[in-house]
Amino acid sequence: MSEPRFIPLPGFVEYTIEEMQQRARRYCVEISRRRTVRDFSDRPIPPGVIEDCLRAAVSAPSGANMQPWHFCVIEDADIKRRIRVAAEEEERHFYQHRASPEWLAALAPLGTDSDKPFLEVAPCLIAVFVQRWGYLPDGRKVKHYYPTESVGLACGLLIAGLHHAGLATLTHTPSPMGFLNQILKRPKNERPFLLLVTGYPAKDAKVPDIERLPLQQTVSWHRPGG
Ligand code: IYR
Repeated sequence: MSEPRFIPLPGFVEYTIEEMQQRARRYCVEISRRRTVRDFSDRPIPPGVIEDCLRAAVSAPSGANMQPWHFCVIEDADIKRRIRVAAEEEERHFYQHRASPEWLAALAPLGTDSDKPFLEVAPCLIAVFVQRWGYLPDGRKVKHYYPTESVGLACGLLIAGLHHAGLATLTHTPSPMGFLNQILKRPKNERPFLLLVTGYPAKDAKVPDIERLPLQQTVSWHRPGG
């Protein structure tokens, strides 16, 4: 086993207390404006934006730094159409047979159905794959640790980055998503994790009238003195 090598922490920026408080508040305001969008425009995305957001995403922490992810950026109309056809077939089965009445009831406020025009309209689909194992340079298999959690973290950064850049996203998970391996020719150590639909929202985009839970319900504090 090789000795770990350490370097001085690069790039740490220290802010004043006021700056730190302002940055936290501003981030909260900006990220809280994010809404999942299902009505997309076909307007093209400016060059470099997706690539920079992906660079940010792959800076996410991952189990044993294995970086167990692969991102396919799909801008080709024919591939988008094939993904739409395959996704809608799965979704019809989901809405008609697979989803339990409870699941359908939980989805009702979102107004979703098996029609997925956004898969063709939006200029960019990012198919995210999780690698349960990888390969060493000599071809041997290597197990990945916490792959699903790691890819979830990378997707969180990606969604936040795209929002920060001024784009809308939809975290779409047609289930099952095995068709993505076939269409995108991905190997069998990769499992589709998420199809992130990306672009400008349509001019008349609407979103469901739903609320986030209040912090008191989702956060508990354990402060000195109780
Ligand atoms: N995959 C289906 C159903 C669906 C499931 C969940 I969980 C959602 O948060 C939203 C939709 C669809 O995309 O319509």
